[in-house]
Amino acid sequence: DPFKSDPKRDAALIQHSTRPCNSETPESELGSYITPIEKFYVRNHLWVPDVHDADSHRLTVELYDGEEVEYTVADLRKKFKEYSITATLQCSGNRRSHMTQASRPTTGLQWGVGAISTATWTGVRLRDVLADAGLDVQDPDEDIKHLKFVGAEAYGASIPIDKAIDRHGDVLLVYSMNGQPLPRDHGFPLRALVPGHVAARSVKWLNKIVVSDEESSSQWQRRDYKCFGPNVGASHPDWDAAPAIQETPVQSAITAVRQVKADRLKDSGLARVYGLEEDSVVLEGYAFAGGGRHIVRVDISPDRGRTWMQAQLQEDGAKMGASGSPDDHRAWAWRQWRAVVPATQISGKFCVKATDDSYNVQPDTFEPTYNFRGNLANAWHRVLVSRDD
Ligand code: MTE
Ligand code: MO
Repeated sequence: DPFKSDPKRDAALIQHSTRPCNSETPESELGSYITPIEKFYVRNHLWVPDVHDADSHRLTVELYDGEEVEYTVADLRKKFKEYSITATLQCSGNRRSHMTQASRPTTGLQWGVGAISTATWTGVRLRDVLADAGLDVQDPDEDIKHLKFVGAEAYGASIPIDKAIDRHGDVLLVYSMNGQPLPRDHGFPLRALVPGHVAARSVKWLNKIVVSDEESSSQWQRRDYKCFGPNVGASHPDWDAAPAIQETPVQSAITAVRQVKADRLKDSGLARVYGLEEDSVVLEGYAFAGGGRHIVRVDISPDRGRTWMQAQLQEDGAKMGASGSPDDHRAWAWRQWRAVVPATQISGKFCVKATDDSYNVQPDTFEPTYNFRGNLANAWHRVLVSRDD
């Protein structure tokens, strides 16, 4: 039984399956900017490798000519400069259940809004390790197109070589999460952290890196994490016809809804901030875009999209990118937002949508982006809010 040595999980996680473990972060924990480690969502395709001793772990780097260079985690810590970045990981299946409910059945785990979490990750830059191993990161051989990651249990994925060697790409090999050693569920003792890309590329229990002219041949690269047209069924997709998901589209969700009576509104200070005196509804949530794109605006509608107002973006608490320069601060992490709306304005479902700094927007409904795998479900999130409870 390969699952025998899987770690114990926090009881507050919402479990979709136990073997392998697939558990989402509960809404009550999605309001904290940095997700507590034990509440960080877990998405495992297989078992957790039985590694308890970081010293016995090896990372092998295979160069394009087949030459291999080996590192222990201690070597990485000793030889390379250490970086910390705050980055959000989002599963490509986040909000899949919303697509299913609004449209048609999809295959895969039926995640709600919690297949997403944020941590501050610490490790070394992939670019520096590749350069040390012998790759010419300034001017790599033209045939080199991809960088493959292999996990100890057999999972694998790849990213474009440009992302891997981009000095502003911030791809790290991390050994620590929120200042603690990586927990076993999140890749102990070493994982790839590919900020701005779908979390499926951040390979856990990393033991091999391959510089290549080809993508990873794993099913998670060549099949599962792709989107097809709404008309394409699950029976005979032409898998090679669609590219693997890398950077992710703009996303947002509502994670908390609270009714606040007028007198309590005054006590809480919300009346002063929002200029409201009447019974109100407080909504909170997150917004996130891939590719390091910043969230520039979050719009909410109290009346199913007829009228709109802007939510207040909460402080950006992210640690800087690896370059360390504030001017070059890519948005690798989510923005949280809050809105306070008079109860009388509510009619029908509340909606939220976000806009990123390329002015990408979310589709209003799921039908146009329906895909049988239920990937990248990012239509407006709509919730029914009762006026008085
Ligand atoms: N890496 C390995 N080795 N095995 C896996 O099953 N799952 C991937 C990615 N890396 C996976 C992996 C997927 S699909 C996601 S969404 C993220 O890890 C989840 O990371 P987390 O469990 O730390 O939240
Ligand atoms: Mo995922």
